Amino acid sequence: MPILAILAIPITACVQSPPLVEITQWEWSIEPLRDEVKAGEVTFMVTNTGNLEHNFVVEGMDETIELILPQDTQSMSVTLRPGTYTLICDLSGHREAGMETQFTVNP
Ligand SMILES: [Cu+2]
Repeated sequence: MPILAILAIPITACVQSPPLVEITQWEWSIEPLRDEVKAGEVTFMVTNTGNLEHNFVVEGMDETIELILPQDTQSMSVTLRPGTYTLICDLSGHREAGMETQFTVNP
């Protein structure tokens, strides 16, 4: 006798979460896992693997992550228009030491 299975078909909500850009920073570098993304809302997830405190700034945007302790991860979401952005740590001297990178937002 066949076993009657009730097939529960999951109804997945079609909620699209914003693309995630994982970034690692340390002394003295800032390295995104991907360096381009489609325009719109973007979530930056920044992990500090270094030994000093850092922060995270998308140049030209108001939102920032003000403090990322060593071995900590912080994230923020911003809405980006197409263009080329510079991601930096703007603590004194850090950008000059190498903590900056280019990031492209495509239409
Ligand atoms: Cu820094």
